[in-house]
Amino acid sequence: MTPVPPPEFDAVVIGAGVSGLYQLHRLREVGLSAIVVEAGSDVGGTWYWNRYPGARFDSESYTYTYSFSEELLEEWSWSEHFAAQPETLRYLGFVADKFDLRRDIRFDTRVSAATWDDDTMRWVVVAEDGFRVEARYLITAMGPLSAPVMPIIDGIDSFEGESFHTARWPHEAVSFEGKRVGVIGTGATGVQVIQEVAKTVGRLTVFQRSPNWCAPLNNGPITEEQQAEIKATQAEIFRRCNASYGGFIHDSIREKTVDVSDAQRHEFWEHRYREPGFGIWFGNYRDVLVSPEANQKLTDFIAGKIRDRVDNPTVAETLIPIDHGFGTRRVPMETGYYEVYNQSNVELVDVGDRPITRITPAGIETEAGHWDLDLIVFATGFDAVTGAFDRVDFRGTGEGTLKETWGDGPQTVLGVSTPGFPNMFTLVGPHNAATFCNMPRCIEQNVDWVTKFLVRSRERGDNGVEATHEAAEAWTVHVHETVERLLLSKVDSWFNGVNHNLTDHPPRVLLYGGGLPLYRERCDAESDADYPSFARI
Ligand code: NA7
Repeated sequence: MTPVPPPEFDAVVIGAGVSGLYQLHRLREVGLSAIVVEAGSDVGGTWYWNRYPGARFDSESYTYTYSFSEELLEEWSWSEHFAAQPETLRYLGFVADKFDLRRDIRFDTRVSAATWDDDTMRWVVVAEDGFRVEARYLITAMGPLSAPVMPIIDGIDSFEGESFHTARWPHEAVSFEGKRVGVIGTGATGVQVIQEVAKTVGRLTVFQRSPNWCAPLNNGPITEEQQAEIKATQAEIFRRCNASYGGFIHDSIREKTVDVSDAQRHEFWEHRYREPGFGIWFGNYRDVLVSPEANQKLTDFIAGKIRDRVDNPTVAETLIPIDHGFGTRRVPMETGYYEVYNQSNVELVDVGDRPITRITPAGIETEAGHWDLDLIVFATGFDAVTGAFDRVDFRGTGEGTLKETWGDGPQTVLGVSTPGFPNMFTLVGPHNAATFCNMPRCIEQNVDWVTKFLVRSRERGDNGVEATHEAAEAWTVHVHETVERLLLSKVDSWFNGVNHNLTDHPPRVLLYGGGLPLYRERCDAESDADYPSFARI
């Protein structure tokens, strides 16, 4: 291998969210120089952009927190079991201050292209404002849900009131008092925003195309006693999360639904329904997300809860999904969501049967009529997982872009590297356990693994490394197998790359379905064997 002169930086990291911040810290720790380029004006990623009212964790705050620094764990205390966005953003700012991260971050810099130069063996990264930087390694930390999607509706630009996509919410407070507000979208985001807007709105109209199965968050403040308990057991909390399928504190139980009586099952579900967080989704019988019969039983139980909570039976039926079972799409977590529809100033408009036809200067028109509005909230989701990659012109050693390379679906090794794109690592990329995970638990695993690899590569004197095609083929087959056994693989949602406003790619497998422990095992096997899935260059 011919050595090449050192580049300006060892690594360029795209994104200063939860992954990018930790990656910068780890690179510094191992003596690699790095610059982070970030589109926003400050750190935070998801928590910087998604400032809509009601935005908050669905993971317990103390499971979402970074685990890498004892000092940080000691110094930061969460106020609620599921913290709201402003607190999370403050936390990430606190982390950036504590580790003096901002000095290596260039803000307001949206990367437009990154090109591998075979002669210099480095990545040339270019931003929309003309900023240019070269580095040996390129690490993407762009987030799986960072490319917001607006709906394709005639006249959308003609609306004369205020309108916001939830992921581009203004920094200034938006008042709903006395206003006629319309919300399009009833995914996890729509549910959070609807229940918050309903508290102060003049009149709220929810335009629902497809209902989702929601479950109670059961949030609350963390008492002093609980805080002491959390601090004393923090290591155990992380251990439990890391041993669980999704990095959450909740994991499936040993029994299957068929192992218990109807009465026992009912009692268990009643209990789970009243408990905080994702227990009803991930802390359930181990067959509910893989067996259609088991899933149907749980689905019927949740449907009953909706019927109990919504006064008007017709409205209740409109809120009950009929095309998929509970937990086969992302479960929105709610606090009084169903009761919102008992308010006399809230109307649910079913646009599944009678779709929105256009947006007018005065409001929204559907096949059933016209609603005059002062403000429209677009909670219409994201071009998930691959969307952020598709929006950058990544070019490696081959002819095409990364978007073209992944045209028929991602092909990666461990969801962190793609053949033809040497020295490029995709944190929380497609086919990586982190995309279906309590993010920070998987992010720390991803970042630690990549950092260890870079250190080893430096030791070996490599100019770089490149994932092999054989290893990528094998990983892709494994990923598809892990996903196919899950009921969620049969249902349209962002988990499978489906957003009906996107026309440029077909549904595809985006997640890794094997769970965090198996994923970690595979990653560790790769590093223990000195990275056989990567060629040295
Ligand atoms: P989602 O889960 O993709 O939800 C988007 C919602 O927007 C969903 O209800 C869509 O209905 C609806 N939508 C999109 N376009 C339209 C049009 N044209 N008309 C009516 N309704 C529309 O995004 P979220 O932001 O809620 O959640 C994404 C993740 O972020 C979430 O899972 C958390 O992990 C954080 P559809 O289902 O397509 O009928």
